[in-house]
Amino acid sequence: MNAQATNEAMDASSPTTLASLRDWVDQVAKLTTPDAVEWCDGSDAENKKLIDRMLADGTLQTLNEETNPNSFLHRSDPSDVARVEHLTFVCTTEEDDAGPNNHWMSPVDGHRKMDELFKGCMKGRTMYVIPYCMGPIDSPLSRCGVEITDSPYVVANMRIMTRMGEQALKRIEREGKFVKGLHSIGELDPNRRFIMHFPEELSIKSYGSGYGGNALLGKKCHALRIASHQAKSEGWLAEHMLILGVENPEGETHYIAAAFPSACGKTNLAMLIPPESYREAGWKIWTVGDDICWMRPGADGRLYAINPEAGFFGVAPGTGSDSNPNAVKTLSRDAIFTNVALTADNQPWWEGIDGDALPTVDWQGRLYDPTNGPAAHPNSRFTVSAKQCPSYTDEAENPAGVPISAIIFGGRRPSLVPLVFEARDWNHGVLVGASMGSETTAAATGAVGVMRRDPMAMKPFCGYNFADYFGHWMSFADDNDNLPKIYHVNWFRKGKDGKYVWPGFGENMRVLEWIIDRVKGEASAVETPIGNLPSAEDLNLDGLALSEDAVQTLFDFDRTGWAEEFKNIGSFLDEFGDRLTPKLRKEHAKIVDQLND
Ligand code: SAT
Ligand code: MN
Repeated sequence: MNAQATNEAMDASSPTTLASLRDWVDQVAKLTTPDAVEWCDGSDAENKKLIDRMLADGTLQTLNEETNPNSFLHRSDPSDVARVEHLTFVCTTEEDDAGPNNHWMSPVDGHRKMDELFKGCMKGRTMYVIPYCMGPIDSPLSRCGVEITDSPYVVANMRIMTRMGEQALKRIEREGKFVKGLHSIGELDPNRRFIMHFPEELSIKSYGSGYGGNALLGKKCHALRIASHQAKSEGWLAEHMLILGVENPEGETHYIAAAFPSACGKTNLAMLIPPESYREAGWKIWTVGDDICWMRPGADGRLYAINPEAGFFGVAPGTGSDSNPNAVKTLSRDAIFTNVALTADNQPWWEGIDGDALPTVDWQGRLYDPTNGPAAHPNSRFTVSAKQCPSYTDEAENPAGVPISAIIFGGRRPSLVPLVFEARDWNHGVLVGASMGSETTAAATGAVGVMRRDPMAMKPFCGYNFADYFGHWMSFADDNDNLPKIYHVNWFRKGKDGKYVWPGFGENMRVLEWIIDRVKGEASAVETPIGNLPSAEDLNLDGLALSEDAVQTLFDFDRTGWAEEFKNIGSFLDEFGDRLTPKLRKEHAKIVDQLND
């Protein structure tokens, strides 16, 4: 089909009245020269057609229909299994606006580089146009986008992860404003792979990867990198946080937002099932979201949050009835699995899954051989609708969002950092978030287990200079004393034997209870320079059988160790130079003084 014919065919099929959208789709089709253009309406019939297409060309495989109804396996290219931070750029006019926390390219160079890659790249392929809404379709906190992609796998995932199709298109036409995301899997060549963000234009260009956050542009690219930039100018926050509700025996629900780096247990915490004694007493956890949180102050000053996503893109390994029974139920049907292994009877398999079945085929489709490493890729994933989660609450669909009572920061810290502590006030809490550290995981390519600073778990996702971001966070306290309390937790503390000291998972409920009681002014804590720490008596540890050593490790405050840590935090803050808000420096200096007293 020549370019003229493509354009005519497309104009005839374009379902939108919005000229700016039609023109952009038109331009992209001219650049990428697909054989066909399909606008996605999000219908079941459309999804079925795409699934059949992918089954026919091997992009998807069916799984055991009895054990996993309507579920599929996708194997990505073995070089394309995680986010690629070194190939991810923020293209702002001024380099300093992207900050030392981002790779930067000028918008002109960024567009030139990407447009060269996109030229003719969809020849022989279908170009899909996906209108989507991040957040409940009728929420003023939600924002819309359109992703253009040549990957039907991306369409099928976006259908689960966002409110996609007709309704979203209507909202986009009403608002006239949307984030433009252009994606092609290209040749899946790591040397021709870039994820570029143009926050000033609300646009994204991603080439050469079909995986997760690199390709499902509504997720990290839009809902965090572009949205964080947008949120800064509009007075709200776009954060890498789960949202959960804690319902107490009196029937009151407190909502908590919690930031942890990728693959540090956000999904598990969001779907927590309290220990039996708590369940019997009437405690319940409700899931609102497991990865991203958009929040803004309401008229009463409280922060109101929505989960912009509609599904979970969760890490499969380690998911079992011991760690996350709700996830096990959630993904028992209608799920897409990426890079998991298979059993002899075609069930999905990963390390930590329930049952005795063994893998026979690994994530690359080879006969399983333990000398090749794990059977499932450590970053293998499931994509599944949030509506299938037994603990998902209707409040997640509330257009007004849910009021947040507490914010938690946490990372993987094998030493020094106690189980939980509380920031004295909002500004101290911002420092706690800004100085977060964690060991790296398989969610991004690169070494695993290396400690790095990951402020607010946003190191890979903040679409602008962290110095400005910390300033933006602090600005919320300027005229508002109704903000959530801020906490830091560490589920990953190790003992002398190198084993985790805290049992984690459902037992984390005990920490949530202390947090809620603190919010209500009903629990005690000890003041230390780093914040308010519970003593072991302040937490319900009944039935845990922790050794004395373990208790000490979890609740002790190590002054010498923290003095060293604060030196490191100081050097980290120095990286942001004069642009850093003096208020953050002041918080740091105050604590350094107290530590040296
Ligand atoms: O690949 S994603 O960015 O979507 C998942 C994650 O790393 O959190
Ligand atoms: Mn994440």
